[in-house]
Amino acid sequence: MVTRPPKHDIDESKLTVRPRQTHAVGVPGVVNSLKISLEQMGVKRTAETLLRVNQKDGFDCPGCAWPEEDRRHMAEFCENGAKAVAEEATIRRIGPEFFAEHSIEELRSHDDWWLGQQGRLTHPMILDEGATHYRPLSWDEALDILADELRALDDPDEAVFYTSGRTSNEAAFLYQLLVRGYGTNNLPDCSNMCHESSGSALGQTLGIGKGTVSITDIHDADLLIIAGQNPGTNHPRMLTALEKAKQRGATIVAINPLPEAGLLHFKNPQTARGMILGGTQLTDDFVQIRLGGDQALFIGIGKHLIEQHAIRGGVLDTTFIDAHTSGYAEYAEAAEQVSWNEIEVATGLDEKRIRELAERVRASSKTIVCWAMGLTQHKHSVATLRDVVNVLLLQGNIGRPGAGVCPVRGHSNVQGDRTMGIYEKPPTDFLDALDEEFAFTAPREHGYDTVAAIRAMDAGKVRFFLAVGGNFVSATPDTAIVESGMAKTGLTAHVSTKLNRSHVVTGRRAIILPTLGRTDRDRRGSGDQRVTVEDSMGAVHGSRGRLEPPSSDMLSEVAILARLCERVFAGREDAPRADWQALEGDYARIRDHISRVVPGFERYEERIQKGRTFYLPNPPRDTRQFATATGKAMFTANRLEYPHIPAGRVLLQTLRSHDQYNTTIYGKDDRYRGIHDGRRVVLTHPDDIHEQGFEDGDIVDVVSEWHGPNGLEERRAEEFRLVSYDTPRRNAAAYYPETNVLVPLESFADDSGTPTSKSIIVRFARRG
Ligand SMILES: Nc1nc2c(c(=O)[nH]1)N[C@H]1C(S)=C(S)[C@@H](COP(=O)(O)OP(=O)(O)OC[C@H]3O[C@@H](n4cnc5c(=O)[nH]c(N)nc54)[C@H](O)[C@@H]3O)O[C@H]1N2
Ligand SMILES: Nc1nc2c(c(=O)[nH]1)N[C@H]1C(S)=C(S)[C@@H](COP(=O)(O)OP(=O)(O)OC[C@H]3O[C@@H](n4cnc5c(=O)[nH]c(N)nc54)[C@H](O)[C@@H]3O)O[C@H]1N2
Ligand SMILES: [Mo]
Repeated sequence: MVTRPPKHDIDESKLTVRPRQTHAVGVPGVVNSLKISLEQMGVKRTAETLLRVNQKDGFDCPGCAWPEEDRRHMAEFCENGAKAVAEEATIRRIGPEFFAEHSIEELRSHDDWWLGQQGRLTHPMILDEGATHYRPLSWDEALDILADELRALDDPDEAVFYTSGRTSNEAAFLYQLLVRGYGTNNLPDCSNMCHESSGSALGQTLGIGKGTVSITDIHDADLLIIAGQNPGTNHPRMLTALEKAKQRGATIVAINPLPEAGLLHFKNPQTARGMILGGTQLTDDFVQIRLGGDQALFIGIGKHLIEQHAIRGGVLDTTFIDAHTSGYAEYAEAAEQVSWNEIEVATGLDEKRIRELAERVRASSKTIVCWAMGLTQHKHSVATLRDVVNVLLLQGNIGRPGAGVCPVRGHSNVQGDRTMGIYEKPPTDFLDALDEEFAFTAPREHGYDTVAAIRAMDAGKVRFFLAVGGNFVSATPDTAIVESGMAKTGLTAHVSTKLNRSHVVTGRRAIILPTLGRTDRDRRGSGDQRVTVEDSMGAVHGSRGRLEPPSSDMLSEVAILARLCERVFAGREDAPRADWQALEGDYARIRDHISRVVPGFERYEERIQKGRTFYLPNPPRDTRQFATATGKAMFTANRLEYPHIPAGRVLLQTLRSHDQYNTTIYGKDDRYRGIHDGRRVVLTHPDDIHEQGFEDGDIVDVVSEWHGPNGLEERRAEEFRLVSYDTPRRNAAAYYPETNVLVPLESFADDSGTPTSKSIIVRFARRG
């Protein structure tokens, strides 16, 4: 049963709303993923592929960055991992005939679901200036055009190089070398819109922009706090780890405005208990917080712990605080200043409720806080995360087994890309090592992050845009500005597996370079190649695809980038020196370079052989050493912030449905939340629907309100259905990317620049 790609876009009139579910996975999860796999891959390929996900010496799942439990066992079943694999391993293809048939204008009229469903890209294509259709061209022609264009710019800073987090370590390393050898640090990436706030807060306070726990710490924790994360959909394999922790006696607390199914109850398809018996109740305590109230909540917890320590003693880890931290007194003073009244307003929870939760923290001797986008995509996200760190420091929960911070990353190699230097603000020691290895001088001036890149495009300062993966146009905020910024760019080019909106909303000229994905066999000079990736917990391992690539004329990301380096650097005395053809022919040679540039990768090749995994050094976790401004883990005194919502307005968060991977839409259902056959819904408290003069089921425009330099700015997303939902008053939720039109470019987090995708003031407007 292999179905054909859809002929029409999503028809929202078919949308139905059913009761939301309280259990994650179980039989419906298995059925749903099998249905999608069979549709995209057929029976044989489904069997071949799904058995190889995350197996020893198999391929790394292109889904999320959650680590493997134990790579020697059979692939852990994960509904959304299976969907991610099916999306890539599909047997649908789009080659030159497809582009001859569909004009650029027609393609632009389709949604991201339709575009992605058409199949894998197989051939390099170009859209000439003024042309109505993409036409095929050879690899040499395509790469020559890119190199010529780059060499023709007046200033390297007129070029922007975007990365999405699926790129392997090897490709990412070559990519940043290309960009720095060319002369700029303009390396915005998806991380700027994702965990940048985590990196900023953890870098400042702990001296490393990464988490401090391993998978065994999760199993061993006493208390797991999961804040601003929906693992049932976005990190389903995390549920297995939570179940294990639970069986060992851990307490799990979920902090979320929405009662997310996966957080509450899990039916593990791997066990009889999960499939036949009732499954495991994961969450002991669901704390239904208001959007953006987390900083207040953690300050409240901190206040309670400090107070209890004064009353009964023994609550704080004073030995740890004295030996390993700075700034305790200032923090304690600042926390004391914050009134319970304000904490109650910000969180929507009463003092008693918060103290109950704080008592769980007090009673635990090993606490981990896990979080994702609910904590990182607010204006005050960095301060919020610094206050999370404060609470953990109080009890010495950093650098102790079963305890620590756990930012749960999104893309499967987003953390590795950063380790490899995909960063607009590279540290000098990294650049020094790079200079030495390749005998050149990398630029020191910081480059554009995502928001800055969009501003520069909008100002007409960008003449060249290259993306390795991702969907810049749909993933970024303020769609109208991004689309006009793209149009002002001379040449936009994408290294991609699947068609998306960024290929059809383009610069004056555009190029598509089709590439291999994780599941594809990658044959190069020295034989079948593996690439490597780093998971959310700093463990590095190999990944090797086995499927025949969609066409024989495709290149890997590594090969494309090596050939670009060769062309761009040809004849330039000041360019990085390396044997580009040799690197393309044998990725072990790239790893050899990496092993000398990036600390922690010594003996790289040996340590990834035969499916082995190694952990990168993590000084806070390993030895309680903190490379911060004070040389210690830093308590910080942060001013309390939270969103202020004007009367008659609601605060909108934009999130993922169960059937999507960011801008890739797998299907039209959000099963756990009860939404079927459509996506244009706003989940809203019934009283807010009525207060704004509407009824459940009404179709409205959603209008965002932003106070910019020129006064009130309005942005409009048309035709959304109001759906009554269990959410705090004045808090609403709708899916991204459809709602990105509402997110003002100038609304981003302090310190990290992350767009405030979880915090947009909106009202509902009658359709005129
Ligand atoms: N299947 C699938 N897997 C994915 C992805 C995908 O799209 N599909 N995307 C990947 C990527 S790149 C990422 S970054 C991750 C994203 O993983 P998540 O962060 O889980 O993704 P979101 O859907 O944005 O969900 C945000 C959650 O935070 C809650 N939340 C929102 N605002 C607040 C707040 O102010 N406070 C609190 N406490 N909670 C809040 C929301 O109700 C929701 O449960 O998943 C990765 N994995
Ligand atoms: N409003 C709002 N906006 C958001 C968010 C939100 O919660 N709300 N979340 C933000 C977050 S957390 C993130 S991470 C970004 C995501 O931003 P991006 O990473 O830019 O977007 P994706 O949708 O993950 O990119 C999908 C595309 O990547 C390509 N691709 C897939 N696999 C491969 C591969 O192996 N190689 C190559 N070269 N290409 C590949 C395919 O062409 C596919 O169409 O969006 C952000 N935007
Ligand atoms: Mo992300």
